[in-house]
Amino acid sequence: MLTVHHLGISQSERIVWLCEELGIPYEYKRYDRDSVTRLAPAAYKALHPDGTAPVITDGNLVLPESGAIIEYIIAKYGNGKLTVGKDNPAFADHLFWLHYANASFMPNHMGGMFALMTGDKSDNPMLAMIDQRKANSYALAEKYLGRAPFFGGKDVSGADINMVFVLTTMRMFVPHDLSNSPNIRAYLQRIGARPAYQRAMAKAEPGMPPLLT
Ligand SMILES: N[C@@H](CCC(=O)N[C@@H](CS)C(=O)NCC(=O)O)C(=O)O
Repeated sequence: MLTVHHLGISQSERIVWLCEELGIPYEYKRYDRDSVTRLAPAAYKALHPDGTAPVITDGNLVLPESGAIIEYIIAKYGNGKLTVGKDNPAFADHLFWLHYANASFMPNHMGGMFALMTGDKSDNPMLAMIDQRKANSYALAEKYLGRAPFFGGKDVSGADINMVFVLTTMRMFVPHDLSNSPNIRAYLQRIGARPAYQRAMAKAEPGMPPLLT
């Protein structure tokens, strides 16, 4: 049985959304963060040596890492849904955004996030550099969404599953003003209107409305 291990307020919300979007059977287990460290609790860290969320288990398999999990579930249980085939004109875009989400866009938030968490107000140029990279990432997303409704072209795909967390829950921790990003704002409204996304977020984070504006 496929089990999604969800750590509260974390990237594993993606995997809950993915399963709801595919409409597949799965077991759902939620873990609260350690109240002092705000990190994953011991029970979560015991799932896999990497110790971070998301993690899925499927029979004997224990798999961490958002992108790997998204590709695994779509390939194994997706029945052709949420994929963008090699003959689709958006094939390369889909691959780009699916990987860019965690390989570049998320890391471009980390300087700001750690500075906020540690209270570091330093004017270290590295923080300015990473902030500029984050601004470039938002600009890239805004431009792409001006020519396609979703990150994999005309339909929702695995690329959206990986990207939406960065534009919503991550933005609660590292704020970014979207007033000059009409395409991203319209995109988030499209995502927020999806019943599967609504079900997933109500399940993963009850009482925490997603940041869609
Ligand atoms: N690239 C990894 C990032 C995993 C990650 O950093 N997850 C955070 C939650 S958003 C985590 O587990 N934090 C708790 C901890 O490190 O104990 C993925 O997407 O799977």
